[in-house]
Amino acid sequence: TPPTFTDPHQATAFLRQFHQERPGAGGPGPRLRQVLDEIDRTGTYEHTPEELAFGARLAWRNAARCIGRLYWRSLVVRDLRHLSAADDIAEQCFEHLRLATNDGRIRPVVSVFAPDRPGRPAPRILNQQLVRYAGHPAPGGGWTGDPAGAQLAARARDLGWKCGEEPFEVLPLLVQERAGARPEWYEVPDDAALEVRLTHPDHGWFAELDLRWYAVPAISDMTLEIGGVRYPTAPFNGWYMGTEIGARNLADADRYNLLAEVAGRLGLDTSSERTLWRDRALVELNVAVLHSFQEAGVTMADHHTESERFLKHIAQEKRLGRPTPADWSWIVPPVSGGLTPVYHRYYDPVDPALRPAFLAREPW
Ligand code: HEM
Ligand code: NRG
Repeated sequence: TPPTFTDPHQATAFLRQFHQERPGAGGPGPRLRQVLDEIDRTGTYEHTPEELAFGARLAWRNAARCIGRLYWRSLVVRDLRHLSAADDIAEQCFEHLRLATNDGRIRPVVSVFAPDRPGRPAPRILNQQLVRYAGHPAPGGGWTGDPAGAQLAARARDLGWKCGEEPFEVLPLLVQERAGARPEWYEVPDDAALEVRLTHPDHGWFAELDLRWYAVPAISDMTLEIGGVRYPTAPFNGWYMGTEIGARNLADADRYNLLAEVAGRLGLDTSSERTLWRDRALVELNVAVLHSFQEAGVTMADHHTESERFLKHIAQEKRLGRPTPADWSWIVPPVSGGLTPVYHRYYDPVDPALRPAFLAREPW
C-alpha cells in the first residue's frame, strides 16, 4: 500500500478551492490537517458529502468539451460510495435513469459509486453509456444497429446475452467487479429506458423509417477525479442537444448512416455532391429529432439555444473572475456552425491538468 496513493497536493488544492468558493464552510486549515493525516495513515481520504457534491459540480464546470455548462450548479449528486457490488451498481444505475428521466423533464444527475482505494480498485461499468444500442455486421454486408455498440454487444453475447435483430436493441449493462473477473450483465428494465419514436412535422413517410432514440445520454465510461480521489464508476447525464442524434448518431457514415435513405425519400438529386443533398437531408433529420422530442415532452436543446446559453455561462463566470476553458472543436455544433455565436470566437485555453475533472477512463 503506497502511502502516496492519493496525491496530497491534489487533496490540498481541492480543499483550498472548496473553502474558497464556499465561505460558509470556514477556513480550510482544520480540514486540511485532518485529510493530510488521513492520507498519511491510510493512503487516501474520504470526501464529506458536501465536498463530493461540490467536486462533481466543479468537474462539470471544468469540462472543456461541454456546451451545456450553464446549469452546472444544479447537478444532482447521488452519494452511492458505499456500493461496490455489481448487483447494487446495476440496480442504482437503473434508478439513476428513472430519476434523470423524470417523465421527460430531464434532470442532470451523477451517481458516484465506490472510489479506487489502495490495493482495491473500484468496480467498473463497461458500457460507454447506461443506454445505448447494440450493433452487429449484417449478413448481406453493412450493419444492423449502431456500429458504436458492436464491441459491447459482442462482449455481452459472449456472456450469454441474446441480441435481437432489431436496429434499436438496448444493450445490457455490464459491470465488472475486479480486473479479469467475468462481468455480470443486466437487461435494462423498460421503464428505465425512455425512448422517442421519430416523426417529421411535414413528411408522413418519415415515421415509416421506424427510427427512434433514447431520452437520456448517460456517460458511464469516464473517471470522476476530485482532490486526488478517483471515482471510475460515476455515470452522469444531462439532456441531449438535437444535433448529437440528428447530425452524428443517425448521420455519420460509421454510425446509422441514414442520409442517403432520407435523401431518397425526399426525392433529392443525389447524382452530384453539388446539389447539397446530404446537407438538405441532414437538416430534415435534425428537424425530425427536435420535433419528436418536443411532441413526446422530453427535454432537448437545439444548437442555437444551447450555444446562446453557453455564451451566457462564459459571461457569468467572467463576472465571478473565473475563466471558462473550452475546446472550440467540441463546442461548435456539427451543423450550421457559423450560424451559432459559439463559432465566431476563441476560448480560454484548456489545461489537461485542471481538476476536478471527468477523464477518459484508463484500463484496469
Ligand atoms: C460533452 C451537451 C450536461 C459533462 C458534451 C457534448 C455536448 C454536451 C453536445 C459534446 C458531445 C459530443 O460531441 O459527443 C450537454 C448538454 C447538457 C450536458 C446539452 C445538458 C444539461 C452535462 C453534464 C455533465 C457533462 C451533467 C457532467 C456532470 C460533459 C463531458 C463532456 C461533455 C465530460 C465530454 C465528453 C467526452 O470527452 O467524450 N456535452 N451536456 N455534460 N459533457 Fe455535456
Ligand atoms: N454525443 C453522445 C453523448 C455525449 C454527451 N452529451 C451530452 N451529455 N448531452 C451521444 O450519445 O450522442 N450530457 O451529459 O448531457
